[in-house]
Amino acid sequence: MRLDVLSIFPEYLDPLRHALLGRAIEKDILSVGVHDLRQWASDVHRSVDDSPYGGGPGMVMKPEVWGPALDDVADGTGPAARAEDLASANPHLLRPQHDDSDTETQAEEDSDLPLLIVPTPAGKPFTQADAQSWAKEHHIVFACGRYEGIDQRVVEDAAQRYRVREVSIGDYVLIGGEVAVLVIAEAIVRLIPGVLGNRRSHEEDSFSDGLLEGPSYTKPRVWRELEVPPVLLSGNHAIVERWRRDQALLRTQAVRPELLAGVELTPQDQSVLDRG
Ligand code: 6GU
Repeated sequence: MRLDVLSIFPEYLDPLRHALLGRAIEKDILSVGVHDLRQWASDVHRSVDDSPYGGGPGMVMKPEVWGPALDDVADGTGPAARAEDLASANPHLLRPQHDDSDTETQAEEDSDLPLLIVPTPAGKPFTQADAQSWAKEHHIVFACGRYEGIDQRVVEDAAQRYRVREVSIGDYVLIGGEVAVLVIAEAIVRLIPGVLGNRRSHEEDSFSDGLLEGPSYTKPRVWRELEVPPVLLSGNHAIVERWRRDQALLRTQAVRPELLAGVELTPQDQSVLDRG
């Protein structure tokens, strides 16, 4: 997968080089280009923003900067061709490894176009289902807005070269899209086959079955007088799985009851919830 990020604070994206994403870069599963938006600013002051039409506080990012920047990043031309890819923070000697799972088709849209993700608090909520779908993409471009956002015509026009998604990572306001990109990129990249060691570990994620995950325990069996639930030591796989399901149901009911509406509940699940 190829990721490109456009930002006026490219150093903010340095964490992409670390840990899990860094390992995906080393394994050649992922390549990342981070581009300073000011490379596309043409005036002497390299300005990227201007006051909003209609008045009001703050500044709006200029279409004459974003338009050429998105054109170049889509095509790998101009300053985007000269960018150095992010190297992993801890390069190891690992064999390249490729994955060619390409099955997704999008109605009404040309799926050969790269995906443009525009983080904004005014976007659609980003979900685990989005992460699962976007983990199959070949090229994702992130456009980080700052200030009061990007001139809306940029998003409209970009639809000629991209499949565009405006997304929010939650109901709160950040200063800019950079941190949201770190969040979204990590959620996507960990789902690419070969990135996580354990294949099963994301089938059991919170949200994958619509429920929050229940508690986990490791050794020692007793710690500060607190015991691990004995059922986990029983060795009975079916009983352990039933207990985990019960814990997931009860935790979801306690902290995110609205999620239960989207979960298929067996009569046994329902009786656990009624008793809980
Ligand atoms: Cl995706 N961007 C910004 N700037 N603020 C946010 C957000 C995104 N999601 C929640 N708040």
